[in-house]
Amino acid sequence: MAEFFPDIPKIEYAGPKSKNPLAFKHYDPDEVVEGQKLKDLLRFSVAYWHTFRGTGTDPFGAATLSRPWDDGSNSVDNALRRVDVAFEFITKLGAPFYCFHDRDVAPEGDSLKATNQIFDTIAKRLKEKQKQTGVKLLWGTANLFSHPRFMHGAATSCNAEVFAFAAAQVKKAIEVTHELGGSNYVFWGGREGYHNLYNTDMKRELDHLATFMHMAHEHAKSIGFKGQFLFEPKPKEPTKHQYDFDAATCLNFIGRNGLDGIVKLNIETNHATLAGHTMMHELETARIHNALGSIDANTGDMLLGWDTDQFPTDIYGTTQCMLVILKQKGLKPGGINFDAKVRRESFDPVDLFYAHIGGMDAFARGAKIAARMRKDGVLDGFVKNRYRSFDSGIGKKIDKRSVGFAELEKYMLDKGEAAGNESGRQEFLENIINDYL
Ligand code: XUL
Ligand code: CO
Repeated sequence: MAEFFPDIPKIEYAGPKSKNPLAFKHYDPDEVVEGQKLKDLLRFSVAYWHTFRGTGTDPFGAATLSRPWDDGSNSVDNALRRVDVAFEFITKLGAPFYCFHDRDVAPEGDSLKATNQIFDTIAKRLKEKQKQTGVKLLWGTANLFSHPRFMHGAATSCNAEVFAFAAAQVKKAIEVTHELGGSNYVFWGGREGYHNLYNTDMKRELDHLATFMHMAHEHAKSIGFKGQFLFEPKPKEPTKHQYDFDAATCLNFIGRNGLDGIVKLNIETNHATLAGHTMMHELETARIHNALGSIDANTGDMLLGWDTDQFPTDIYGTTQCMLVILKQKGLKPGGINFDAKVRRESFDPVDLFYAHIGGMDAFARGAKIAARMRKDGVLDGFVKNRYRSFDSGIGKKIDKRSVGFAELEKYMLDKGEAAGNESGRQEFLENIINDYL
C-alpha cells in the first residue's frame, strides 16, 4: 500500500542529547515512572478532527494546510483513504490511542439512515486498522454542533425534533464506539448553552440535558457498553454561556441529576483557562470528587482570549498536570488526548509529527519531574504539616464533628484569641519547584 508519509520513519526514543527533530528526547514508552511504563501512565491519543480534518481555515482566511492525500470532497472514498493516513500517522508516532467525532471519520448522507450506513462502512475499516496496528480507541463522541440543525442546541434545543435527532445520533455513536472497543464516550456541549436569556428557558433546557444523559446511560447499559461517560467542560465558544461551564458546574449538574459515578470529566487545558481557572485547579476539582476521567491536552495563548488549541510545550504546565494525575495513579481508562492543532502557518505534513512529538515529550518530562518531587515529598510533606492543627485537640474534634458552635465559642472565649498561624511559604515553594525543573 502507498505510504502517505514516505519520508517519516517510525519515531523512536533517542534520549535528551539527541538533535534529531523526529525523535523523542524524553518520552521513552517503556521507561517506568511510579511503577508504570510511560505508555501506560500517559496513554497518549491523537485527535482525528484536528490532525486529519484540520485545514487551517480561521474566521478570516481560507485553508492553508497541505494534505496531498485529501481531495477535499465529502466522498466515502476520501474518508476511507483518510483512515489509512490516520493509522499510518498514529503508528509511526507510536501513540497507543486515537479519538474521533462521528462526523470526523464519516461524512453525512442524505438521510439519517444513509449517514448511519456510511458510518458503518468507515467503522469497519477503522476496526480492521485497529486490529492490524494495535492502536485503540480512547473515546468516541458525536458532533452535535456543526450542522445547522443544531443552531438552538442539541439535547437543550427548544425543538423536540432536534432533541430526537441528537438522541439518534448519540445512540449510533455509542454503538460504534462500543463496536470499536472504545474505553470512554465523551459529551462536549458545544451548542448546549445560550446566547440570550430573553429567549431561553434555562430550567427546561437543563432538565432536557439530564433526561438525555439518562437515556444515553440506559442505552449504553442495554448494549453492554462499559466505557466511561465523560463531560468535557467549557465555559463559552461557540455559545456565550455553556451549561458545561467548568468542572464545578458539571459536578453540580451530575450530582443534582443522579449521574454520580455515571459521568466523569474530560478536562481540557484551554477550556480551563477560558473559564478563568488554571488547568491544575480543574484537574484537582475533578480528582477530589473522584471524577477525573481523562484530559484533552493543549494550551491557549496568554494574549488571546479564545480556544487556540495549541500543542502543549510548557513544562510548568505539564508538571502541574502530572502532580495531580499521579495522585490518582494515572487516568486509565482515560488518557491524554492531544486536542490540539498545528498553526495554519505550519502547513507541511511533517509539522504534525513535530507537534505531537513536542507534546509527548513535554508530558513525559512533566511526569518525571512530578514523580521526583513526589518521591522527595516536597509538597505533600508541606501540605500535611500545614493542616496538622486538625490532627489533635480542638481541630480533631471539628473534623469528627463532635463539637458545635457553642463549644467552639466557649473554647475561644476561654482562649481570647486564635494562635498558631504560620507562613504559607508560597515563594519558598515556587523556588523549590524551579529547582526540580
Ligand atoms: C471543542 C472541543 C471538542 C471536544 C470534543 O472545544 O474541545 O473538540 O473535545 O467534542
Ligand atoms: Co476537547
